[in-house]
Amino acid sequence: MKTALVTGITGQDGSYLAELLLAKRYRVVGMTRRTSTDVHERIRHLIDDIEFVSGDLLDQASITAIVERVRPNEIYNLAAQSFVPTSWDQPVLTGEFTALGVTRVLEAIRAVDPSIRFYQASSSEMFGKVHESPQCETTPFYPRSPYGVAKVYGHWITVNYRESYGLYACSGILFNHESPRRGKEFVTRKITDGVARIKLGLAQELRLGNLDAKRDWGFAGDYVEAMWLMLQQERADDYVVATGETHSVREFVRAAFEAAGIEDFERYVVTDPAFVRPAEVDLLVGDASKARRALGWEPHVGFNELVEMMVNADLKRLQSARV
Ligand code: NDP
Ligand code: GDR
Repeated sequence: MKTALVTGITGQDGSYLAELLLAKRYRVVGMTRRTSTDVHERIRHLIDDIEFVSGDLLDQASITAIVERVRPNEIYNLAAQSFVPTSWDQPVLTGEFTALGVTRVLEAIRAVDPSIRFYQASSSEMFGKVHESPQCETTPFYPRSPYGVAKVYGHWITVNYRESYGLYACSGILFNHESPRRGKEFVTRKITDGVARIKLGLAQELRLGNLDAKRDWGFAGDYVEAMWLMLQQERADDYVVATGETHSVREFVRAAFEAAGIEDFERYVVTDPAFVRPAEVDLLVGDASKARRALGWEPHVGFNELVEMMVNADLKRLQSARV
């Protein structure tokens, strides 16, 4: 039985990855930080199958002690301050979590057992003001937020520890991936939750920022499969994971209203400067041909299916909360 240690297990991706690893009969250990409220909502159904250890990406001693105690075969580093707008409000903290946190985990691996395989959750935000389209593993980085800058550090320190110390360390450059478990501050979930509220008469409008930004949106359940595949290869490498399709926020809004049976969506959408960013990533579209070729990975859920899945889940949740 293999053991996997997952940081960020209470997040969207952590919950899908835990399901995947448990189905593959792993012993799954999740690192969580101490909070005064319960943050296990996304993994409540797995709570008896996961072992929990208390640690924080800010605290080297806790990470090293956990790796020493758990002795994992694989570590998936999903924990991060992952909301882009917050990274302008808390740039130093974002750097501590999202950038230096990666080095702390890598240092723990080096100190305890260099044969542990490591996955780093890198991001398409690193491409930022894109140099070419579509973006692939060789596209230069030009991050546009403190978050993106921190992720570039996380990517390169992963590559550097692979090259300096021979660690099996992979950087997965994942494009946006969504699900009914997505945090409600991210645009897709904000839209599907807002549309469901409008449909049920619980809200009258949906306030959004830049509707012209374009993203390559996939389903989180498909993307965690790529994370696992990266750690099962002969050699460690870096991979772009994306659908290859791009849609604007406006298109997502239209599709979400349509999925709820509302045609005239423009009536409900209010553009609010409060949600416009100091610097924007205008267009992302990924070329995942390396992952398709080397890992045999491909996405299964398309754009419309994803939108419908999220709208239906929000309608169902809000309806059952009313009865
Ligand atoms: P979420 O924001 O849903 O989850 C983040 C997780 O990190 C939570 O479990 C959170 O714990 C944990 N965390 C935050 N700070 C710390 C800390 N200091 N110590 C320990 N744990 C911490 O993110 P996603 O699941 O969406 O994303 C997973 C990873 O993938 C992130 O690194 C993100 O940046 C990256 N990524 C995500 C993409 C996406 O589209 N979803 C695309 C590309 C990369 P708590 O519950 O306590 O807050
Ligand atoms: P992103 O996701 O910044 O791409 O980062 P988010 O869903 O927050 O924004 C996507 C695009 O939508 C535009 N937008 C809005 N965004 C939010 N959150 N709220 C709004 O009201 C709104 N209106 C328009 C944004 O300007 C942006 O262009 C996500 C995170 O999961 C990162 O952690 C991850 O690395 C990247 O995806 C890939």
